[in-house]
Amino acid sequence: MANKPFDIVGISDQFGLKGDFTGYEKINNGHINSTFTLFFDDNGKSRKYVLQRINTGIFTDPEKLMSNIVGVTEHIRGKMRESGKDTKRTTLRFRPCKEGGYYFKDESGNCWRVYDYIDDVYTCNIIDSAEVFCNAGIAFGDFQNNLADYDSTQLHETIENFHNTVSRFADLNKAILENRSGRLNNVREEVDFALEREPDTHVLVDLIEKGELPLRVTHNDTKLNNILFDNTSNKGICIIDLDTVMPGLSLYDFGDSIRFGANTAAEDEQDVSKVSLSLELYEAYVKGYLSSAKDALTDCEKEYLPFSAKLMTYECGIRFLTDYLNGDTYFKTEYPEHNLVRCRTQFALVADMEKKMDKMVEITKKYC
Ligand code: GN1
Ligand code: MG
Repeated sequence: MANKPFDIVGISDQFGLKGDFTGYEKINNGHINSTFTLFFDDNGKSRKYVLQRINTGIFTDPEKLMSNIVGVTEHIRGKMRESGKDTKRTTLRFRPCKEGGYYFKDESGNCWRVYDYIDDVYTCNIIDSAEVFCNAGIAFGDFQNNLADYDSTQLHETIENFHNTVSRFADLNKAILENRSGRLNNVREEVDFALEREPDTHVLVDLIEKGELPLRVTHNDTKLNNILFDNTSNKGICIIDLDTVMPGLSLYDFGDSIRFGANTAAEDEQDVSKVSLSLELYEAYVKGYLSSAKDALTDCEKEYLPFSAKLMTYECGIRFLTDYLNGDTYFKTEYPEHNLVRCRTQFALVADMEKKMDKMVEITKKYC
């Protein structure tokens, strides 16, 4: 039986938004939640909002999730106010639900949230300008700085062990053993690639255990398309997709930004010969990120920046491989081999980073 269509009008009505509903559009971005733009007419003035269905299969406690997100956005808004910046465009503003709280649960159990649409911005899935990527680095550096004094005891862990590479590796081994999709024979090469790099999975975990890397409030999903860039200035003005804001390492955020943004190809490029690490883009990001984050970082964090790019790419690759072996139960996919294609781009990028690691280290030192 086909799924019942969502009652977008009825759901929007739960948030007491200004004006009359005139329509909506689905936004196809992100592998986890479903997102729509809502259009309203407020006495001749057009207003837009973003409506999102929270993937509660993954974020199982929407109450805690929204408490994190509202806390963090209000904290950033306070910082923006203090420094005289535009408080409407520099962080998201969530709309309370009429019933109270910041999400609405519909009769089928779907959980929805709404935030104000920010106009005159663009997002990027692939970057061709070093300047814009440098601005992305500044934006994520500023995000980290703005949250440096946020009380992390207020934050709930929305997904446990999210960037714990030892536990991600264990998940892969479980998926290999279970072979639920029956696809193991298709991916022997990828599995070997993953298993050979097992020692890497311990590096950051060990440093955390030894107390050599500080836990900070981090974003944990610093894909380039989670930044809104201003149409006129090309500056990264607002960080979105805050579901995974939790205590973590600055290295997770740096590494994941490079994984996605400094790749010369898309995350799901089918022709892996197009995948490589652009050293030019790597340098641009390092320059931007360190210009805002340098003073806050310890020597140990700085030392592991290049390695973190490789590790976060590897982690993402093994997550796609795990999901492929499990039968595509986690990430949204558009065709049967989508997760395998994504895994292959990540591993091709890891291999290229391994070749370029000395250069990455050299570039990073220039800006430390
Ligand atoms: C997911 O939702 P989206 O597309 O921003 C995933 C990230 C992965 C990313 C890979 C909660 O992010 O961890 O790095 O896909 N988010 C979650 O593209 O698992
Ligand atoms: Mg996300």
